Amino acid sequence: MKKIALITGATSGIGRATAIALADEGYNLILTGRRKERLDELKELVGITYKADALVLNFDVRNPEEVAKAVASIPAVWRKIDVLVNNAGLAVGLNPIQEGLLEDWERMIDTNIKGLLYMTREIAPLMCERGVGHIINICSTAGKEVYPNGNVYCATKHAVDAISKGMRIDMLKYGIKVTNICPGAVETEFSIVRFKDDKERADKTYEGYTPLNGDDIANLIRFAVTLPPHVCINDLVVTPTAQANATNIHRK
Ligand code: NDP
Ligand code: 8X3
Repeated sequence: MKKIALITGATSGIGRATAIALADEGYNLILTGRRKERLDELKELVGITYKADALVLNFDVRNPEEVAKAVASIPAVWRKIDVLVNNAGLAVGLNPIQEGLLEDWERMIDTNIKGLLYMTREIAPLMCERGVGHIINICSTAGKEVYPNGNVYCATKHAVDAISKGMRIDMLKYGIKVTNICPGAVETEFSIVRFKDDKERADKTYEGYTPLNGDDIANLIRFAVTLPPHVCINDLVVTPTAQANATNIHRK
């Protein structure tokens, strides 16, 4: 029987690339996100290209009732979830703290921290019951360091870093693997969201060097989930070669 991976934020970027990589690896997929038409298109793609079955669950991770309802709707044969990729997340705005917008802060905190927790609270018990499971949390280099105007986004990713460590301790006795992945600059829709559809500003983020792409991160996830049962990557920081840390990018 095929293994099952549930991926949050599968409509775009890292999540979409991960869905394709895991379908290629022989997984069936539970694809989640808010843009249903993209999930349906991805389901069709992985079905045709990789013969992977996919279940589409369309909800907002910020809403605990929607999360619980979506997970409760998963049919019995799909509930043996081997891998949960907590990927849905975003940065909104890049303002100094004294000029920050509460609405932006709330979106980031509700999605990146609370959404990840709601998903984990629903899926982790299923894994503990079976004594099998691997949770991959998509953190960030912003979970390891703080950069100018990154304030609240960095705080949410520092929280993800801490939650990953806590999860690993709490579920140790159930044999659940927890892998925290911390990418630097990855070219996805991330900057378009951060800069609120200002495409010119978003494009500038990736100018003059080769950023990572979704497939780069998906391949690391694929590597992490295919290691033997006794091996767990705890924490993985990955940047473009041109990036030393959040503030040092060598641009030509
Ligand atoms: P994208 O914007 O391309 O993808 C973000 C995904 O998150 C989308 O599928 C989106 O789906 C989903 N999402 C956002 N909000 C919600 C919500 N409320 N409910 C459900 N799904 C939601 O960006 P990335 O692929 O780059 O981002 C993926 C993760 O990687 C994020 O956690 C981000 O913080 C992290 N990251 C990104 C880096 C980068 O440079 N790009 C670097 C380090 C970490 P939809 O809108 O359809 O709901
Ligand atoms: C995304 C990378 O440097 O914009 O998490 O925080 S960064």
